[in-house]
Amino acid sequence: MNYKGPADVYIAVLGATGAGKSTFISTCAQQEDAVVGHSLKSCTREIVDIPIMLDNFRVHLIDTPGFDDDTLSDTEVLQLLSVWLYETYHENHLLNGIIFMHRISDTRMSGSARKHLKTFRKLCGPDAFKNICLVTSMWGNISNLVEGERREDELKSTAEYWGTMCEKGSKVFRFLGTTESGMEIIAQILRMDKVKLQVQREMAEEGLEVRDTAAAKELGAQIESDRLRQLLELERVQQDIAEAAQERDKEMEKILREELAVLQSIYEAKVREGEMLQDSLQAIKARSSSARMVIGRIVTSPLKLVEGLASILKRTMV
Ligand SMILES: Nc1nc2c(ncn2[C@@H]2O[C@H](COP(=O)(O)OP(=O)(O)OP(=O)(O)O)[C@@H](O)[C@H]2O)c(=O)[nH]1
Ligand SMILES: [Mg+2]
Repeated sequence: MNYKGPADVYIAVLGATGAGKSTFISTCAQQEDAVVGHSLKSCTREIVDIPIMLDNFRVHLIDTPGFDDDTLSDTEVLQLLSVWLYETYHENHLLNGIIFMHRISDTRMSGSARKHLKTFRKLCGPDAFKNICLVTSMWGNISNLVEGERREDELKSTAEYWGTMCEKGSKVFRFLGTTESGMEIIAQILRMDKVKLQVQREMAEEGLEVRDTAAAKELGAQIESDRLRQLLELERVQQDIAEAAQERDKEMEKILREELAVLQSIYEAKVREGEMLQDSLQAIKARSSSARMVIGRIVTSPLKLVEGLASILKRTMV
């Protein structure tokens, strides 16, 4: 018998914490129990595969922890992603598409959002830009549609934001919070050929350690510049403390010492993050499993036929 099973399609959903990655996936899968945060605290801690059946495709929606997470450092998030991508390369599960989510409700691109985008670009590499969907979320949270459109235009036309990626084939979409809106995006990815990301070439083909990949080097440079900035701040507060002591201003000295303690702990966290980035692949795997984080795939629900979507699929595939 010549039975051909459903084709597996892999779509990774990336972006900052709270960008709406898990919400996008649970909306597409029509499954309420996907891990969605209900506060400002970050929610997804591990890489999770949520498969859905669409026509003759088994679509794996891969949920990931976001950058800027308050429980996982950016180093840990990048290492989780890199190791997962390395392992799935060897399992022959290349991605068809990468969805990068961004809240349109954010009034401006923060410094950390710009840094994460830089790391994301290095993780994927220019050859994979054509497989990237840049997706804005939370349109319902802005009162003025024109303002949302202005922000979207700025993202597309600024090289440092999405401009370079768009020039090299990335597509921009709006996720409007409905299954149909999510499926329009997924249907575009079904048409894409599988792609090797830069980090996969570097690790699986060139034999590099995570720390030597372009994405990790980019993150390392960001951590180092943050560390130096913190050091300058520490020195400034130490100087202020000396002045307050000289002027016998006990109250001010107390306030400054408290500030110093906070700055010191931020500084030390940066140092630790920089050191952790140097870990070997083996050390990362050992740390991740001991922390009960999952590098791999968990099927959280039985395969589920999403009805009524085949028509969207056919419409977008013509
Ligand atoms: N109004 C509105 N709220 C949304 C939308 N998408 C997500 N949210 C809310 O934003 C919060 C964060 O959403 P998540 O889907 O957990 O975000 P995430 O990107 O998975 O976050 P992490 O797992 O921390 O990386 C939740 O309270 C969601 O209900 C959206 O399109 N509109
Ligand atoms: Mg999540």
